[in-house]
Amino acid sequence: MSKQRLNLKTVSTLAAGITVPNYDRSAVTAGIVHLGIGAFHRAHMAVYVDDLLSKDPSWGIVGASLRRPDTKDALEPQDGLYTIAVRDAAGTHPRVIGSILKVMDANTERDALLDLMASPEVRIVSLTVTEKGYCYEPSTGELDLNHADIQHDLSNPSAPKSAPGMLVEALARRKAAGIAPFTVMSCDNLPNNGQTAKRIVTAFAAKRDADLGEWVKGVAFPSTMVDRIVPSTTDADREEVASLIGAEDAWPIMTEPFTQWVIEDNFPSGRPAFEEVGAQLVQDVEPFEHMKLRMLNGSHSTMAYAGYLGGYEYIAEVVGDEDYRELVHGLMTEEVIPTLDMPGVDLEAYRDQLLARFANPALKHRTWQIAMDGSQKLPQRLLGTIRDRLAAGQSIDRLALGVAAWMRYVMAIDEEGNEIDVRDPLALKLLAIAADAGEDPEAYFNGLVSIQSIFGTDLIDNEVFRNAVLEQLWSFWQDGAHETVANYQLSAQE
Ligand code: CS2
Repeated sequence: MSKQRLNLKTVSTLAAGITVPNYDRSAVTAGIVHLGIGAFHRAHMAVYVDDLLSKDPSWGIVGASLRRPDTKDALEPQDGLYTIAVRDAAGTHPRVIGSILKVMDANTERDALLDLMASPEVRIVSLTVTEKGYCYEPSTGELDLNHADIQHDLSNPSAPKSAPGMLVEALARRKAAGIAPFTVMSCDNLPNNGQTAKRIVTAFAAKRDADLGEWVKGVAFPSTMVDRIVPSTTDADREEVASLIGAEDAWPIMTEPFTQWVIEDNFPSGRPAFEEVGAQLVQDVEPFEHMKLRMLNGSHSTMAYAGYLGGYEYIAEVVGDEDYRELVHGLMTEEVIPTLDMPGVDLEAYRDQLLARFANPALKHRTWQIAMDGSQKLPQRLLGTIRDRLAAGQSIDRLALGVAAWMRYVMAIDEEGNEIDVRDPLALKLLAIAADAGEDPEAYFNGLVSIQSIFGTDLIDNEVFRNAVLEQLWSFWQDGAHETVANYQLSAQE
């Protein structure tokens, strides 16, 4: 029997004990437009906002998708309501979130969306557009003027496709109407995400028109560090949530109990009282971003590539393998923690908490999901740490293993000879390099390390980096992932 659909009419009839919005939804107005309304936003910022709407209903969210309309299709019949289902060893705990008032498809509703972004009641435009949405060079963080979407948006400024193009057009409309700018809040996993967003948006604006470029320099771009693990939703998850809540939800969001949000307190146009709902408001987010990107995401990417190649589907299985666990423990303890400057923070405790989060057996976080877009992720997750350690004359063996695992993974053939579905904006280029190199790991290494958008211009000539990564790459090539992970210390000691 098919169940009723989750929406404003049915929300009061859900199974007993399900937490639902505790505010009058009809009184909530839009104060935030969020670009990139994917699963991460719905498990993170939208939950913090849901927690504060009973005190201040002027901060509802209108979400926008820049690429696919799938979130709009799922949430429109549900009046924007959806479930987050928190998973731990004790079970799955659903809660209905109401902070997303509606979802707009930037492709079909572009003008209406830009007008909304330009309206005075919208005071924050937040972003989770993923690394590639910034249309930048990952190694330098500079706007990529050759990017097809940037070229399109410079020629068609009032009908933009890219996130920088949308932000600048909305800001231009505000400027023309004499309305103060909104604050741009990046919630992506980039170091200095506020500064990065600012660099890209101001560069794009200045390219459009010098006056606009100057005006945009006055916009606030607070940095934030965001953290919550959000595996993709499966059909089995949908069924479980439907039976728990007593209604169909086309797109529930599965997540872990842990959540963290550190925000730079720089909102000249006003902000919700995020500190009252668990966020940390600080003056400088950068140390937190380094900590999270290098510890959590650096470990994640290493486990994703080496784990996938070792035949593991989920992160919990990877850390369940003693050799992998020891690798990641050693990576964080010996190679990452010494690069971090976090007075007053117990980094060993943070590491142990991460290992426990990775081991959450209920979470089902796919190695393949984390493996996506490695060309965009490697610089901030592994290469920054490597540079700091090389500069200090310190060893990089485990970090090099992570880089080598990525190199082996993007050959797109697994250890059984099966194809790997490599999702990456540079996938074709990576494949061409593998094809040219044939059976020669050194030629393959040389080809990859010459991609400046990933490796910059310095690492190609660094002997320590070359030797360390090549050694691990040889080992992946000849002995496979399990042996490489089990033996990295032996080879490092020789
Ligand atoms: C993961 C992150 O998919 C990935 O690349 O490393 O999304 C990770 O789960 C989050 O950053 C956790 O906050």
